[in-house]
Amino acid sequence: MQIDILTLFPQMFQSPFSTGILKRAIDQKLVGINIQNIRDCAHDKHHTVDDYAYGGGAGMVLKPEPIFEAVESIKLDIKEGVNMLPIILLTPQGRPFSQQIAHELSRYRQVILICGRYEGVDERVREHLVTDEISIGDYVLSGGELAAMVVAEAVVRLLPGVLGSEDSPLDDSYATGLLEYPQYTRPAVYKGWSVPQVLLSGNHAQIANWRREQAILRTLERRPDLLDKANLSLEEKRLVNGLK
Ligand code: 6GU
Repeated sequence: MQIDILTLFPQMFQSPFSTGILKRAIDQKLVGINIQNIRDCAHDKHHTVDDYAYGGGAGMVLKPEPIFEAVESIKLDIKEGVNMLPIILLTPQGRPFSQQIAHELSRYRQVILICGRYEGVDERVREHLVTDEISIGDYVLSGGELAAMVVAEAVVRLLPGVLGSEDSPLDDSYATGLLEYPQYTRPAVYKGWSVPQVLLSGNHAQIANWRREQAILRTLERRPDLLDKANLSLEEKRLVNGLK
């Protein structure tokens, strides 16, 4: 997969993409990340990327020309399927990002992420260039850069071969529709606090049952909204209704 990121702050992307899973995926050529400075597509003397808002008001607005040019130059390198290329603007006005959207995006051969700026992007970019708009939550960031990193990380870890089979994404919170069960490692007793006995029992069926139950309890306590969409057995539904 290829991810092109258009930004005014390319330096921000250095450490997330040179560490951990993302770095490994890039090194193994499972994904290519291309960080493109929007300013390089502004051709006046001062490389102007923003301007005052028509109609007045505080805050600068990102100009359309450099963004259109950056996207069009990426499209030139694509031989076929240009119409299958998601061009995503990161903006607080976008649809809420989710594990499901991460899965959707992971199926494309290439995606373009445009980091908007909180104050605004010329509306013609939205109307005539962008195919989708994504927000990562109901809070304000000054720009879309951190959001683009979040989206890239969530998508790349779903690509085949990125995670070892040991940390398969299938068990993750949200993949099962439930929050994850509590995890413990050694020592078995720490400051007098013991690991639950069942985990030391070696009884794999009992452990699996305990974990499933814990995941359901935890989801009920913290994110009851998720339970409606989770795939619960009849017996598990009875357990939940009893607890409610
Ligand atoms: Cl995608 N951009 C900005 N600027 N703020 C956000 C966001 C995106 N998602 C949540 N807050």
